[in-house]
Amino acid sequence: MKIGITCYPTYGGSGVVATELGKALAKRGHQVHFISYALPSRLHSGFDTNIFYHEVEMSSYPLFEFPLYTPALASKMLEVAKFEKLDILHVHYAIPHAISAFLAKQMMNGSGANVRTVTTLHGTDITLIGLEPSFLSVMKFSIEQSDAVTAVSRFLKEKTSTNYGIDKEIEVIPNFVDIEVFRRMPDSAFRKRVAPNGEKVVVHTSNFRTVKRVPDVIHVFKKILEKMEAKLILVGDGPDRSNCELLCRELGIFQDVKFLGKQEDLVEILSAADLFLMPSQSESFGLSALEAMACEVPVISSSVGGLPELVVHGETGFIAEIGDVERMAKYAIDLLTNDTKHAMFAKAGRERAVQTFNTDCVVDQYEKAYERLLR
Ligand code: GMT
Repeated sequence: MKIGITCYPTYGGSGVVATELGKALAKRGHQVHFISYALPSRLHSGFDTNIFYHEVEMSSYPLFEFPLYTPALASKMLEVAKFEKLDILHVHYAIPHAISAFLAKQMMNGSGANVRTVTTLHGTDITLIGLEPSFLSVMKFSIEQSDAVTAVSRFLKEKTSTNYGIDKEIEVIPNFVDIEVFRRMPDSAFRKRVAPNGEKVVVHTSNFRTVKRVPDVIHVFKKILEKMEAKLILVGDGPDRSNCELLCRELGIFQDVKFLGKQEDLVEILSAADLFLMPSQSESFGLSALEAMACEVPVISSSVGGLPELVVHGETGFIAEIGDVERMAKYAIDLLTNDTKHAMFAKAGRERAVQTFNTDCVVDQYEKAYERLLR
């Protein structure tokens, strides 16, 4: 098949899923064309015979106060679909990609090109941004016009139906992880550097937006520190980072917290971890928690969104109410002080990643969805 993929190229989970999907499809012999305004972050430059990248050019003009990305993207989609003879155009994150895909398809009418559109809903496109009055109608319309729609969790599927009154079939296809890449490295050199005296290591990775509730991570860690020697590793960057650094200073724990900023090699960091915290306010799936599980790191998360579909309470980690820092800390201390239990949780997390969320089994589901459309 010839498949066009559009996503946000930045560090977000939807871009990661889209890029890893494209890479896996290319490995299976499909021709994959990425269409975006920049090279997706996990699509490192380098030549692959089945992968192509088409950049959306944006022209500026004094009259335009705001960039006109939606029509520029639609034109690029049309160009690629027509000249590369795409079978499928798969967009990740509905705003504005599903709208551009709809426009591109309309423009193709009568041109001989016949592309099928697929929209994958990821999270705040449905739960937050799409609900704004200025977007709601166009979101509902563009999702309904898509030839197939997938959502990354049952939670997100239900939210889409109820929030937008959409009764179109939505297939749940979860996030996935490359279990060969995301596997625990023995004798982590990184661990020796960050926790040289055998301290426990707690990790959180995110884009430091309010929705991630990073201050909760810090408060949970403070309570852990009251019981044992430990280090907190915070990976990523974003609007809340400065406040979080300030909070660590105010709480007098800054020397035990490392802010690493954006990092490429997550496996090395996760291989040093004893525990992963994800206390989010909203999370339609929680890809970074899955990556932690694949590296044998138990997860303590909030109970929102799709997280209970990923984290099995009492088996691969623990789940608590949003903001219940006391309970999260209690669970954390329990796991960090009980080696046998910790080892069981670590093993169960890895097994769950391998059995349910590995790239092969999830990419099969996308491939089958494409085949159904082309039949
Ligand atoms: O929806 C977002 O906030 C952005 C999006 C992204 O691009 O990072 O994240 C969502 O998509 C990921 C991949 O499917 C999911 O793992 C995240 O849970 C989800 N984020 C939220 O729902 C907040």
